[in-house]
Amino acid sequence: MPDPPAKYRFSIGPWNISEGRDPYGPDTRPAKDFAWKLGRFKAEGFDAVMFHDDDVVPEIDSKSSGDVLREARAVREAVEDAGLAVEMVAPRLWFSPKTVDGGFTSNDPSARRYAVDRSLQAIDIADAMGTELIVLWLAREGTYVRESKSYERSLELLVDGVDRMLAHHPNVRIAIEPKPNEPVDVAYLPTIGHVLAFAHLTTDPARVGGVVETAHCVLAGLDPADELEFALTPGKLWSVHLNDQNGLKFDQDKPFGSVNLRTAFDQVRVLERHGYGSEGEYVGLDVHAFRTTTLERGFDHAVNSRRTFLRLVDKVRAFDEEAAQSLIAERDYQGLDQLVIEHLLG
Ligand code: XUL
Ligand code: MN
Repeated sequence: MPDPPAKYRFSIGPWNISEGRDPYGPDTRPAKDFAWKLGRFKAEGFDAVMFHDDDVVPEIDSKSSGDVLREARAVREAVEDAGLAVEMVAPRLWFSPKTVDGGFTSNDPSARRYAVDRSLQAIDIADAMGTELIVLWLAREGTYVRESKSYERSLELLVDGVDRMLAHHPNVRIAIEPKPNEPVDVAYLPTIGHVLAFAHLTTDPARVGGVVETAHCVLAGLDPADELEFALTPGKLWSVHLNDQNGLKFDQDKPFGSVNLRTAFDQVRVLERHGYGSEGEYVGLDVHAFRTTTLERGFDHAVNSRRTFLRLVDKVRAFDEEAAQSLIAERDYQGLDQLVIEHLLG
């Protein structure tokens, strides 16, 4: 197993600095432009930016492919001028009126074509921005009414979509981000186990991997550290979206460690043990400010999540693994439990 990197590198998306809107009320903070966000990302210790395709090129569907790529190159320059890198591009397949019933798995063939075309364009954007990593969060690939679609047919359609993406660029790597629900009732690829099994249905499983998000694991009733390690073991964890989630409710994207510090410790511990980051992977923070947060404090959730991660790296490195091993050998798991608690309490 590789050693952990000497220095972790962090990534964040422009959507993580948001205006506080929720389904029940309007914005609570004024919008900040992309240049402002880039400056803050750099100043606060971030190394790379995660993008949706339309974070790069707003109103993307109304623009020619030549214009899209020109704008993408200009954004790449701005990112590099700010001293940052581009980590990944994710096609936002869930916003268009065309994908109300899903993208790749819609019952409408024109929606399916749109999803594939837009995903291929996202690969071209990624290429223009200097990254090979595409993140696919399959937001609407699932159902509200299970009888409306066949799972078998939907898997075939998803495989076909991903195969076309793989064929589009010889170096593209597709990291699928599982989530069990929201916005759909039941998603087709709810966990990292589903994602990695799915990878083997494609024409080039070596180029299909995963992104694990803490909140999504909690929504699936699973342990985020185990989900991470399931992908780490075969070398399939190509990014992470660390955050936190207070039980089974809407996707909260809370600051990392803010709900369950012990689970956060366990997540950092598996990343450390597997040398995550030593192949250039970023620690992505998919976190959101609370709606109540003011503009002045509208970046703190990102700064705090990064800080908590690094403090937990220190905690993991200082953990008495020898004491843990002897308690394990004695089957004294009560002692082990308290060892962890005492260590976290400091
Ligand atoms: C959705 C989610 C997205 C993806 C990127 O819950 O986490 O932000 O991470 O498309
Ligand atoms: Mn995410």
